Amino acid sequence: MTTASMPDFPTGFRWGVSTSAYQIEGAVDADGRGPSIWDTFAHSPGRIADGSTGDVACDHYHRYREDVALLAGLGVSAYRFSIAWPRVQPTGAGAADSAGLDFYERLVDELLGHGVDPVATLFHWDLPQALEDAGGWLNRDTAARFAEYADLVAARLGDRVKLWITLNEPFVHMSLGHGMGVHAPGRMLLFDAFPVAHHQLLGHGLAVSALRARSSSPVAIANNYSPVRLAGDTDADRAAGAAYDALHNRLFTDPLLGLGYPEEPGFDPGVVRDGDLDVIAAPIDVLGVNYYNPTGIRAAEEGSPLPFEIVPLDGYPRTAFDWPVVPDGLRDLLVGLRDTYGDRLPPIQVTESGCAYDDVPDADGRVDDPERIAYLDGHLRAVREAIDAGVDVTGYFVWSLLDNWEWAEGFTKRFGLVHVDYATQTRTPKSSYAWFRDAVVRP
Ligand code: IFM
Repeated sequence: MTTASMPDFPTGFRWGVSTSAYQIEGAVDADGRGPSIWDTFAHSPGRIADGSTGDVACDHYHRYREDVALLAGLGVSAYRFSIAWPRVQPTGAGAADSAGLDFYERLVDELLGHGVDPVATLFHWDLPQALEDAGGWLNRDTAARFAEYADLVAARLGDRVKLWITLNEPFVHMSLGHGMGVHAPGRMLLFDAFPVAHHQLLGHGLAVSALRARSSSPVAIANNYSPVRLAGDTDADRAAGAAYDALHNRLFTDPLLGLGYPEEPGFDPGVVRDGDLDVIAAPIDVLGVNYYNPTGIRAAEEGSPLPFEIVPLDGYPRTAFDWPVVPDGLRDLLVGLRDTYGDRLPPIQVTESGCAYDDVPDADGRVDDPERIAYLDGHLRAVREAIDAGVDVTGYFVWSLLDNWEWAEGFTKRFGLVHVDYATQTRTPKSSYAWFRDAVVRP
């Protein structure tokens, strides 16, 4: 744990925490909610490490007032949550389910009542199952459905949500959900998953227009980035690094910022129609950056189906996910985005940054998590260095407010500033919660 005081951040810098619907809400049958692909996936044997589901999760749907009180106690100015599409449209089409939207209206009003800006993500991977049955994001029509859903949400909440985020980590949804089958919907298409990239981006672009028609609030997308660290210095290693960078870091950002798809061989989504790239490049106000760690890359073996090989990065502390802790990677990423995209780049907000550790209450019920404090301290200093280097970063959200249901890892990975005892739903702020409030946010 560090002892040096945290540097100041620019006036008006947005401090927040992030969550997502399926990871915390539970109440999967409440008020007419339809099934999502994650309900189906989690209930399929062998998919989730501990056999759990998000049926109850943190029961946030019923305990949101307690959770907003925790946010208020933290002093943050913003809360990034996601809206569950199957609560708004149980089958992904048609009129809005009023009771589903009522929940988000109660949440938004509770946040505003505590002086916390609502930051709403429209899609954090919980596609209505009915849309998946019609092809999901492999089907171009899902992009149009997404824009209709965005319109319904904005019609109800457009006057109160302070920042819209269309998609969360479309790269992860494409690669883990459709390329490798370890997330919902569990498709293993490898490079044939590229239409999922294009249709998500098209849905994003169409949703930007829908949101702008109903709301004057800024619009963003939250991309996941992982800077490449080469594990070799041959030409083949460098080519492999460029290929991975194009896939993970540029496939979604280049077209969003008006550059079209990367030209690396094999990266053509193959389903692009005239005019699509203009829709996708609709101006956004903020680029959301989710960062956890860099990726070690070297040239692939002969005959490998991939043009690169991912290798562990040695010499760094590791989280409970076995992810290396590399704060400099965040600074390099932010500076690299500015250097790559120049004037095309809107202001950045770090929409997710955080770490999992095996946090356990002590005999007195306290949860001390010095590793998380050190992690956040290092990453915040990295953001400050990027700002000093001239990058326009205007916000930082910790992932996550609460320990929650971590997708294929179930309840085995704890990311929260607040510990959750899933048996009793008791919330216990960890030492990182007090540190973030006192050393960083300083409300
Ligand atoms: O929990 C996830 C979140 O849903 C998306 N970004 C990464 C987090 C940690 O894995």
